Amino acid sequence: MSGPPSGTGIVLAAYGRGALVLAGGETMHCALAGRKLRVVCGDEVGWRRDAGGTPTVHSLAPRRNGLERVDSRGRAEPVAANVDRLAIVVAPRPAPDWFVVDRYWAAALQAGIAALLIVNKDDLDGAPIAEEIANYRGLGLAVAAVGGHSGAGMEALRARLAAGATLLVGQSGVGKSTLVNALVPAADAQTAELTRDREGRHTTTTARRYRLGTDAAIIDAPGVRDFAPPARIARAAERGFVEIHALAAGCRFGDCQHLREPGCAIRAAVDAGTVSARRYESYRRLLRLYDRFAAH
Ligand SMILES: Nc1nc2c(ncn2[C@@H]2O[C@H](COP(=O)(O)OP(=O)(O)O)[C@@H](O)[C@H]2O)c(=O)[nH]1
Ligand SMILES: [Mg+2]
Ligand SMILES: [Zn+2]
Repeated sequence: MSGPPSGTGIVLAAYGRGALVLAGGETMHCALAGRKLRVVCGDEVGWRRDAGGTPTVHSLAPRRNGLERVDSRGRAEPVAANVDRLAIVVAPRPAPDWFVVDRYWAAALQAGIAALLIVNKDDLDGAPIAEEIANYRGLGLAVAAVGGHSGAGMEALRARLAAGATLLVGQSGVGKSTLVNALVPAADAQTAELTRDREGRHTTTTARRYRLGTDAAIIDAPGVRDFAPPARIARAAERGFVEIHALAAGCRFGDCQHLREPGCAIRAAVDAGTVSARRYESYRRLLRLYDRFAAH
C-alpha cells in the first residue's frame, strides 16, 4: 500500500467497473464500490483504500451538469459531467454530417453549456462548408478556425479554452486527437496511461480528460455517432434550435410542433428562406427520433 488512505478526486476516464482518477496531482486506477455506483469522465468522487490497499471510489458528488446521449433504446446515458464548454469539431474532410453538429449544439443548449464550433484543417479548401459555417455564426454559435497541422489559430483557441472544462466532440477523423496533442503538453504520455485499466489491459475508447494548464481541462470524446440529447422535456428539440425557438411564439397553436400544423411561423420562415431548410430538416429528424423512442 502507498499514498494516502482516502481523499477526493476527479474522474479522468471511466471504464467497465473502474475509473482513472486524478487525486492530489497523481493519477490512479480505482475500483468502484458497489454495483450501483456509476461514474463518468469529469465526475468528482470520494475514494478510500480497501483492506487490500486498492483505491476504491465510494461516493459521487452531485453533478453540476452533464452531457448525455441516448442509447439505442432511447435511454439517457451520460458521456461526461461537469463540463463548461462543448467544442464541436468539423473539417472540410471528412465531409461534415451537419445533423450531428445540430444535435451536439442542441444538447449543449439543453444542458446550459456554452458551445463552440471548431473548424479544423485550414490547409484544405473550406469552400464546401463555408455556407453552413456562416449560418451557424449568424445564429450565434461561436466559431474558431484552426489548423491542427499548420498551427493557425491555435493560440487563440488555447486562450478560449483557458478556463473550465471543454468537451471535444465531432465525427471521427476531424482532428480531435490532433488538437488535443497540440494543446496539451505530454498528452501522449497521459493517453498511454489512460488507455490501460487496473489490470493493465487496454480499455475500449471512452471519454478522456486531460489537464490544460492550471485552470482548465479538455475532454476527448471518441466519436459518438448516435449522439443525441435526451428528450426529458416537452419540446426538447425546439429548445435546441435557437432560430426555431425564437419564432415559435408566432405559431397559431401554442403546442405547435412545426410539422403540418396550420399557421406555423417556422414553416413560413423556411418557405421565405429566413430559416435554413437544412436546419429545419435536422429539427424534424430529431423530433422523429424522439417519437420513435417514445413509441417503445
Ligand atoms: N490536412 C489536415 N489534416 C489534419 C489536420 N489535423 C488533423 N489532420 C489529420 O486528420 C486525421 C484524423 O485526425 P485525428 O486527430 O485522429 O482525428 P479524430 O478522429 O477526430 O481524433 C489524421 O490523419 C490527422 O493527421 C489539419 O489541420 N489538416
Ligand atoms: Mg481521436
Ligand atoms: Zn409552428
